Amino acid sequence: PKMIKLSAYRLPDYLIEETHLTFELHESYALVHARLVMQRNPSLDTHLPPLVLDGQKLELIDINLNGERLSAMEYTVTDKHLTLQPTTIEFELDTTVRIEPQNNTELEGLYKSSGMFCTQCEAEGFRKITYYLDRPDVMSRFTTTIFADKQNYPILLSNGNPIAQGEDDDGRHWVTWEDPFKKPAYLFAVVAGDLWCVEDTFTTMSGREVALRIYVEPENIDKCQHAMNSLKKCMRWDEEKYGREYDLDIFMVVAVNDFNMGAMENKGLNIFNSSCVLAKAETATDAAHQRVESIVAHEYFHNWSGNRVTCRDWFQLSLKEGFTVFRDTQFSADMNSDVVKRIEDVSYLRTHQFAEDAGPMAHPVRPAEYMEISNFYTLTIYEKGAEVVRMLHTLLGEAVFRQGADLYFERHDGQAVTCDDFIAAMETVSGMDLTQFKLWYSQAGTPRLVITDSYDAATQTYCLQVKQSCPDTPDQTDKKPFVIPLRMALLSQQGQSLPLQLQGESIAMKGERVLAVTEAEQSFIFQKVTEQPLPSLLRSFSAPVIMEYNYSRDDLVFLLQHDTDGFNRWEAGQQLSLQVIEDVVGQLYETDEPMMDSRLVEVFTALLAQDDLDPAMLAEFLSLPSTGYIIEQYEQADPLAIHQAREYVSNQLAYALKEPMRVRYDALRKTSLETPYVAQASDIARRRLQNMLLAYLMRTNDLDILDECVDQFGVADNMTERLAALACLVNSPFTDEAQEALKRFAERFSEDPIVMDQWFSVQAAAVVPSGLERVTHLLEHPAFSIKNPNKVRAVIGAFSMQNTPNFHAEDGSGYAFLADKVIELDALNPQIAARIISPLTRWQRYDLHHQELMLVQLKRIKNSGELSADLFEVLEKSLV
Ligand code: HT7
Ligand code: ZN
Repeated sequence: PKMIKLSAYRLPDYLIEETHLTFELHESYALVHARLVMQRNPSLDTHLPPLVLDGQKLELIDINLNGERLSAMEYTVTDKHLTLQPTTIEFELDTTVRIEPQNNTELEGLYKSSGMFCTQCEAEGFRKITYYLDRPDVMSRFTTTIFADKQNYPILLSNGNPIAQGEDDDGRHWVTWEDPFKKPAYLFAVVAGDLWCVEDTFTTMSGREVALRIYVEPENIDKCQHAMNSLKKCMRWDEEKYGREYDLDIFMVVAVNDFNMGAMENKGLNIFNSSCVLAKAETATDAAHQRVESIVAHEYFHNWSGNRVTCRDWFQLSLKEGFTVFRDTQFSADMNSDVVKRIEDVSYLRTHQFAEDAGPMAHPVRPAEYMEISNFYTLTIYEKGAEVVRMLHTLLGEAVFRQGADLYFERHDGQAVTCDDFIAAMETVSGMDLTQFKLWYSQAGTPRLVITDSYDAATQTYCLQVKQSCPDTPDQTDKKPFVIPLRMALLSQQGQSLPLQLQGESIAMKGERVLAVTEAEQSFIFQKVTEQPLPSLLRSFSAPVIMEYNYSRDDLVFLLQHDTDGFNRWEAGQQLSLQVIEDVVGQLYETDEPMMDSRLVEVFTALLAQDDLDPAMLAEFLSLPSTGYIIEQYEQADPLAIHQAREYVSNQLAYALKEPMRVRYDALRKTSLETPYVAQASDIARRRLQNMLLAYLMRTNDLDILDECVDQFGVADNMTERLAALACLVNSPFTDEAQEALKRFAERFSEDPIVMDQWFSVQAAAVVPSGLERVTHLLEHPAFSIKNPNKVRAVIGAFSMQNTPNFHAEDGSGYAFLADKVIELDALNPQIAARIISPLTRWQRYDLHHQELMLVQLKRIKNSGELSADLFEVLEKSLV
C-alpha cells in the first residue's frame, strides 16, 4: 500500500450530477445497477482525461457509455479501478456489478447482519458497492430503488424520501427513494430487513413536522424509547444552541448487530450499532443510557456538521468529527452535570488520546499522509479535534463562537470544505488572526506546560512563569509554540478567588480569567495581590496539555477541599492519589508492606463526612486514577507493579473507611430500593456512588457485605446495580457466589446479545488468577462469535485493555493470545484487527522485559503471511 498525501490533493477531473442506483437483493448475490450522469469538472479545462472510477471486489457484468455497450477494449479493470475514456464533456455511464453481501465479513460496503442487508460506506466503502468517484468532494443527487423478497425483507430503506413502490408477481417488492440533497457517496445507505419501528414526530422551529422512526428487530421494540427521547431532545437543542433545523420530512435510525464502530450519520438514515441505540433499565447500565444519548446526538448533529457542510478530503476528517464531538459534549453537559461530563471526557482523553499522541501512531489533528484512512478514525481526530474546537470556543467566547458557526454553515452549505475554512469563519467574526492557533491542526504531540511562580509581598506582585514545549513525534521535530488558553484563578488562604489584575491593566477581574499563552516562555505579572495566593491552573482543563506545577501534597488536599472550580478539585485529588500510588510502586520493590501517605485517607474521610457534597462529585473524588492513566505517567512503566500498588492503595482505603462507607452505602441502597429506575442525572449519581462504595467495601472480604452484594445482584430492577454487583463478585475471592451469579445472569439474558457482551466483558476484565484461561474458555461459548465486533471488543478488547495483570503476564502469554487473535481477525475484518492490536503498539511505554515480549508478538504478526493494508500500516509504524 502507498502513502496518500494531503499535498497531492487535486480537484476531481469529473463530477457526478445524478446517481441512479438499483439494488436487486438475493440470498447468494446482489446486482447493483448504477446510472451516473457525469460531466467534466467545469472548474478545470475542457480536455478529457481518462475517467478513473474506484471499485473493489466487484464483478463487472455490463457497462454502457451514453447508451452504447463498451467492448472489452474500451475500458480496463484492475482490483482497485475501472478506467475508460469519455468522449464528451457531459455523458452518462451505466454499470451493473455483482457482489456477495452474505460473504462480506469486513462490514464495509453492502453486507448482511442478523439476516438483514445494510451498508457502511464511510470512509471508502461505497467503492465496494459500485464503480464510482468515491471521494467526499464529489457530491451527487441520489435516487435509489431496492428490489427484494417481500416476506423476508418487508422494509426497504434508503436516504431521503420514498417516492414510489410496487410489487412483482414473484413475491418480490420494491421501493424508490429520492434524496433531494447533494451528498458524497460516503453518506449513502441502504437497509433491507424484517424490522419493526417505533414512531414519533418532531415539530421543527419553523413549524414543519418531521416523522421520526427507529427500526429494530422485533424483539428489541421495547428498547427504543430512550433513543427516541434522546433524539427529540437533541433536535430541539441544536435549534436552540446552534439555530440548526432538520431538513428532510423523515429521520430514520436503524439498529444493526454487526457494526465496526458506534454509528453512522448517513443522510436521513442513520445506522447504529445496536449497542448504541437499544437501552432500557433492565438491560442497559446508566453509562449505556448516557452513551446512547450522546451517540444519537452526535449522529444527528452531523446532519449539519458533516452532511450539509462536508469534508473536501479525508485529511479534513476532524473538521466534521472534532466539531461534532464538541457539539455532542456540550449537549451531554447540558443534559447531565457539566463538571462530571468534563471529568469523564478528560480522563478518557488523558488516558487514551495522550497515549496515542506519545506512541508510534501519533499524527496531527489534520494528518499530512495516510496509507489506510480507516486507521485514522482515531482519538486524535475525534477527541483532540474536539478539544481544539473547545479552545476556540474558550478564546472567542460563547457569543462570538456561535456567530462563527453560523457564518461557517451559511458560507459553506452544500460544499465540501477544509479545516482552514472553519477557522476562516472564526477569524471573520472575531477579527482575530488564528494563524498560530492553526498549529493545533498541523503539529502532533501533547504539549507540556511547566509553570512556576513567585510572590513579592512588598510590592504585592505575583508572577506566573509559563514554559511550553512539545515532544518530537514521528516525522516531526522542533515544534513551534502553540496558542494555549490557560484558564486560572488565584485562591486566598480561605479558598476565595482573589481579584486578577495584570500589570498594565486598570481594572481587576473577579473570579477567573483565561490567559493566552503564545510563547515558548512567558510571564504573567499580577498586581495588587494582597496575600501569597495558591494558583488554580488549567481550570476545566482549558487545553489538552500536560501541566506541571509543583504543588505540595498539602496544597493538593486544600484544593481538593476548597477550589471553586469543580474540575480542579477533582484534578487535585487525582494528583494526590497518583503521588500516593507512585510512592507505593517504589516501595513494593523493597517490601510487601509499604507505608501509605495518610493524607489520602484523611481527606477521603472528610469528603465522606461532608453531607452537602453532590453525590456525583463525591463519586468522582473517590475514584483513583485508572491503571492506564498511571502507566502513562511513567517513561517505562512496570504494569504489574502499578497494578499491585493501585490495588494496595484501594484496599487500604477500603479498610480505613469501611464504617463511613458502609453507612453511606446502606442509605443509598435504601433509596435505590424505594425509587423506580429513571436514567436522570441525580439518580445516576446516586447509583454511581452506591456502586463505587460497594466495590470498596467488597475489598474487605466481609461476609456481611458479600450478602449485601449478592442481594443487590439478585433484587436490582436495573442493569446498573446488577452488573456492578456482578463485577464485584467476579473480582472477589468468593468464587462460588461469583459462579452462581454468572450462571443466573446468563440464564436470564442468554437471548440478548448486548447484555451478553457485558457478561463477557466483566469476566474478561476480571483481575483474578488464570485470567487468560478464562478468556480462552469464553471464546468457546456459543454466544461468542469472532465475526461480531461487539463480541471481539467485549472479550479480546476487555482482556487486553482492562485486565492488567493477566494481559501483561510475565511470561508473555497475554500478548501471544492477542497476537493470535489479531492474525485470525485480519483475514475476516481488517479494520477491527488494526484497532484491537493497539495495546501491543504501545510497547515503548513499558519496561524492557515487557517491551521485548511485545515486540516478539508484533514481529510474529508481521511475518504471519499476507496482511491487510490496515494492519500493515499499523505494524510498519509500530516497528520502526
Ligand atoms: N462518521 C462515522 C464514522 C464511521 C466509520 C468509519 C470507518 C469505518 C466504519 C465506520 N462506521 C462509522 C461515525 C461517526 O463519527 O459519527
Ligand atoms: Zn462522527
